[in-house]
Amino acid sequence: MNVEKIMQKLEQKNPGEVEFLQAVREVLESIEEVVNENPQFEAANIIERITEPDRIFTFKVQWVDDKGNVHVNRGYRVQFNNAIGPYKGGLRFHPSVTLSILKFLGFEQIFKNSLTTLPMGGAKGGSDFDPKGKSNAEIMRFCQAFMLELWKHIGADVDVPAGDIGVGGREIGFLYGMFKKLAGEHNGVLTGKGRNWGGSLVRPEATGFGNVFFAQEMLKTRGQSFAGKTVAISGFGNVAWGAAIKATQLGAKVLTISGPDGYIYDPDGISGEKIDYMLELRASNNDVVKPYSYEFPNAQFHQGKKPWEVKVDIALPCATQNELNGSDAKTLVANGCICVSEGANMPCTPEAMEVFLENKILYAPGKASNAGGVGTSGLEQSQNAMKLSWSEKEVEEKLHQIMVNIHESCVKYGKEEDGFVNYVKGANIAGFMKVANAMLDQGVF
Ligand code: NDP
Ligand code: 2IT
Repeated sequence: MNVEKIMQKLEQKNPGEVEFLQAVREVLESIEEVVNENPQFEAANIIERITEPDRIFTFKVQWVDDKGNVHVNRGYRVQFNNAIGPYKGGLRFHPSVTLSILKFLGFEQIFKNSLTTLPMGGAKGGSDFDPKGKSNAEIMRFCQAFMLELWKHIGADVDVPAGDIGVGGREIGFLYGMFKKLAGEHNGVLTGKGRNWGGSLVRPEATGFGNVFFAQEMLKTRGQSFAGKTVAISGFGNVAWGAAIKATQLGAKVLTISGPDGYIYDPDGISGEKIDYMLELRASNNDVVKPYSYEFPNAQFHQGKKPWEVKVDIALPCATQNELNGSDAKTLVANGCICVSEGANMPCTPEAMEVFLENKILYAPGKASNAGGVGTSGLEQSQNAMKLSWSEKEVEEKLHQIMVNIHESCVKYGKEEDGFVNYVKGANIAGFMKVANAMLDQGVF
């Protein structure tokens, strides 16, 4: 297998899809060796097949705002690969959404879902709708209009969407209500549902909790733990919130959160009521973290800056793709950071990743470290199928075990001769092998 040749072909086939091509290159570079050792993959043309989505739906979403103005957005669902289970992956509502972004996310999701050990294929969807400044009623009408098209393509055993940026419990509620109305069915077609109507306990916290559990496993390999460590978190959404809770519970001090407007540095630590306040900030739909510094005056707001300039032991990027670049990575390493665990999808640029690997710090790619979110979605599907619900303790234990297992898989495939674990390589190979073998088993159709 020749990565450059394959990439050239993919660039021609997917022109301008920068994020998608970035995600594919990372995977191909990691799996080159195992593909060369397993000629059956090339014989079945697995690489070309796994980099082409099974199908992509795009649709018009028309909705009316509170003043009576009519708006048009574009909706998408990318069903990428269902070799190991029904399509599964989140929905993102953000003005930056393009097909390239959803294809990168859907592609990542194939390997992430494979790593969870649960039977889930890879998919992603969303819209360029901007939730910023929208009223509750507008969000509801948009979600209903979106589902009016999407419902034809999804189902509990077909494709199971969930949340992502801009889609949390409220949006899943509106989407589910409309699905139920249209399909006349009450089932596990979406995950991240409310706890009184089929949702799993711990799903809201799961991505952030899982990320911290994964980092905890990485730290253990060097005889370290979260106790007494300082942590920089980016973002102030669902994932950042869960990560802040768990890191604090394990005895660390969370010093930062961030939004598109800048970052907050809180020398006293972001814990307790301050974490609850993050939820209020996010629910305001205002896209800013600055108000935190009015609410808690010891905290400083750094306009237009990123949290990676703060001296910390552990960094948890939990906002969005490519938010941590090579120069941020160098600053973190120079400041003594020992562990970077991705809560977001692909938040570190390839240059940043290179810096972490060269310096041999503990570094986990999102498809391993943020898999606790979709892992717990898988647990929600299991509970829905059995028509029962597990206690908080049971779900958290299962989530913890999933993250421990993913860590083991990464070590299995990523441990180098000198003992250093390349988690990027480990995650990509472990995720790929299972899906590729399933594709071989099932033949060409
Ligand atoms: P939310 O919408 O809850 O939060 C996203 C956060 O990132 C918001 O605070 C958002 O602000 C902020 N943000 C967006 N762009 C920037 C930027 N350029 N700089 C700083 N902050 C920014 O989404 P989630 O927490 O659910 O998602 C965060 C990341 O985690 C995404 O990469 C997502 O794909 C990933 N993820 C999510 C999972 C889940 O279960 N929800 C599971 C696994 C991964 P704003 O939107 O106001 O711009
Ligand atoms: O990126 C992700 O893994 C998610 N947004 C969660 C997907 C899911 O189906 O729970």
